Amino acid sequence: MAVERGSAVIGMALIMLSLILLHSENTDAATFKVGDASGWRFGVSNWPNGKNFTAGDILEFTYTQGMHTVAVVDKNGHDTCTVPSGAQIFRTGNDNVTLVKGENYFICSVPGHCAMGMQLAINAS
Ligand SMILES: [Cu+2]
Repeated sequence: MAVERGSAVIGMALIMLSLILLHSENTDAATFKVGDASGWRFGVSNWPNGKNFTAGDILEFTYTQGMHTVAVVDKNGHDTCTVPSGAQIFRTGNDNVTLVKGENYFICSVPGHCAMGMQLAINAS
């Protein structure tokens, strides 16, 4: 009887351990500070080069509030530096955006800033 109870406890412990492992696998997302120490700034567009991104990873955009924005755009918006109507625009100065699978495009919506390199195209696997 004591042995059975013991194995039941071990069984429960194993189930809980697997749940914890599964959970940690799901939340294994990396956080990237866009532009590294310099943050979201002019000329940041080549910052993604050489990095590997996965869906669920978080991009942290840091900048002085009021100076810049982070607009979530499509490929055309990125390539032509235009913000599609209805686009989501973050403005807090410390915006966390979760990458979706495939292409992710961001620009600063302040006129002229995208053309000065405040644009990102990131492919998340
Ligand atoms: Cu800007």
